[in-house]
Order: sequence, then C-alpha cells, then structure tokens
Amino acid sequence: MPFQKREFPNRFAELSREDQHGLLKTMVRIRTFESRVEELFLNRKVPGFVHLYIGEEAIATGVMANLRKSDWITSTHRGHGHAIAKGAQTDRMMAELYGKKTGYCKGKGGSMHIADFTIGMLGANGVVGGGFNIAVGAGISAMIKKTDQVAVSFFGDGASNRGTFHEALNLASIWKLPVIFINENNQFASTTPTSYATSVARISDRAKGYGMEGYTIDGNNVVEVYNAAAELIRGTRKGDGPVLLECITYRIKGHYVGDPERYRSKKEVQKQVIENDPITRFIDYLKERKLIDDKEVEKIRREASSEIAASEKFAEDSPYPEPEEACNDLFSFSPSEFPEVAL
Ligand SMILES: Cc1ncc(C[n+]2csc(CCOP(=O)(O)OP(=O)(O)O)c2C)c(N)n1
Repeated sequence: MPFQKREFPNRFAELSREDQHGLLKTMVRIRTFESRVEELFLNRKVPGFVHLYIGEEAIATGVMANLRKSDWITSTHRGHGHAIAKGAQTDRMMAELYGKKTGYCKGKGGSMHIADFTIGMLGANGVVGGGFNIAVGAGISAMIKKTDQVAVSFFGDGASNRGTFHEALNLASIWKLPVIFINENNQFASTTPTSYATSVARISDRAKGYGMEGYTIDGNNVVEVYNAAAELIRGTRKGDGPVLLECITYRIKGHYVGDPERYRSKKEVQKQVIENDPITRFIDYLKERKLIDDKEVEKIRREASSEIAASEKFAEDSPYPEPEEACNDLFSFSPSEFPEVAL
C-alpha cells in the first residue's frame, strides 16, 4: 500500500508574528546550544558521548509548540533539541553534560539521559527504541486518570526496526491510547542508510500494520511540522487514538561528535546545508512574507549566544558530585528502606 503523503498547509492559520518569531528562537537556541556543545566536547570539557540534533530542529520545535507543559514526551540518544523545546533550562542541561552536581540528573546521566518530569520530559534514552513503551505507559496513565494529556514518542528510523516499536504501536492501537509517534527520519541509523535497513519505503507505511493513520511530511519545514502536529495532536487529545507522523530530515553532523563519516560524501552533506537547513529555510519563509528583518534575526542569534554563554559559565562554576553520592538516586525507593537489596 502506498504511503500517505499528506500536504499540510505551508502557512500559519492563527500564529501571530511574535509566535512565529518564537518558533525561530527555539530553533536558534537549540542550534546555538549544540554548536557550543560540539566545541566543548572537542575541547574535552564534556565527557562521554554526544549526538547532535543539528539540522533536525524544525521537528522538536514544531511539535512541542503544540504541546502543553503537562503533556509528556520521550526522547532519544539525540535529545537536546527535544529537551530545550519542551522547556528545559539550558544551564542545567549544560551542567549535566559537564557531569556537574547542578545538572538535571545531578551530573550522573550526561547527554543521553536528561529528564525533567516537572515539564513532562520523561527522558532522553541511550537505548535505541527505549522510549516507545514509556510513552505508552504515560498514555495508559492518562486513560486511567481520564485526563486529556497526550504523550509524544520521538524516535529515529533505526529505532522503528526494534521489537519495542511493534509492542508499543500495537498496544497503543488496541487501547486507543493518546500517544503520537513522531519519527525523525534523518536517513541514517549510525552508518546505515535507512533504505538499506528498512523493509518499507516509508516509516509511515508501518502505521497500517497497527490499524492507525500514518503520514509523511517534510521535517525540515517547521511550518508544515507545526500544522501537521497541531492537527494530529488535537485529534489524539480528543480521543481519536494514536497516530504516526514521519518527518523527513537530514542529520547534518556525524552520528556522534568525532564520527569519521565514511558512509557519505562531504558533497552530499554540503548540498543539504545549502539547500535544506531548516533554520535558513524558515528565515527565508518569514522574510518573503515580510514577517522578520535582518536586525530581528541578528537579535535572536545574539540573545541565544548570551544565554548559552551563561549556561556554560554556570556549568563551569558548578561543583562535581561527591564520590559518596555515586550510588544515590539509582532507584525510585530509598535503599535504606530495603536493606536486603545489596548495592
Ligand atoms: C538497543 C540498542 N541497540 C543499538 C544501540 C547502538 N546505537 C546507538 S544510536 C544507533 C542508531 C540509531 O539510529 P536511529 O534510530 O535512526 O536514530 P538516529 O541516530 O539516526 O537519530 C545505534 C544502533 C543502542 N544504543 N541501543
């Protein structure tokens, strides 16, 4: 069965000029945070592993602009953009990346495990495909408590080849749970092209197997992402059940910082940078409609740079956790209540 390429409108029906600038601000804040993180990682300030979302900012931004603070998301190993767009503070994120005590997980989670339940960010996840069933669990809680919250599960094309994908979509479908599955098809899973490793032409084709609607859109056009997310989230929130949205994008940076990228040519990447950068495309869109000028764009960039510089300083100035704290917060109960559990 052919995939459903839906044309969602390429204009905003009701967003004010200020709200449209807000979308651009979020995209620029994500880009600025990550560009600095890349440098800091290469300067050995940030330990561990870092996967950048550069080039994919339109998806987190367009989706999250349609969510409430009380809605939930589950993220991936490439989660900085999701966290920022859902309302996470960049200073606590940066501190987490540094391994500092003031970070979201007290410095013990790092880039791939940022979570903040107070804003509905149920966690980035180092396990590919690890977020699907957490989102389904959140959807079950909304069903039992009869709230109108929704859960959004972001996932890569590679993750759609895991068994957890099948379990999650099947259960969400039979129980008509308020879960929206957002695929970020950046055309690679590590070094493997999506077309090689995936049995269908479009990830959205897979929705049919679970009795739900599936659509494919241009994930580098924040206007289309916003409009698609608005319609689908509205439907799911009022009880229409789960839905799958595939957003076609492109990972501009390596799979991780330091990736030698032998699986693609520099020319291919350069073409995407020139023709398909979601931030450039949105600035062009706004300029064509006389909704922004160069000075305003410059101001947005400047403000993002000072925010991220302050976040970096916060992280630099923060202490590391004490060695005695290493085993704290590993469980949701206090180990002293269960002395039989050996640590
Ligand atoms: C269960 C599991 N298998 C393998 C890995 C190693 N791994 C990390 S990222 C990745 C590729 C994921 O690709 P995709 O889901 O398309 O996300 P993308 O990196 O493109 O954003 C793999 C295989 C892992 N972290 N977890």
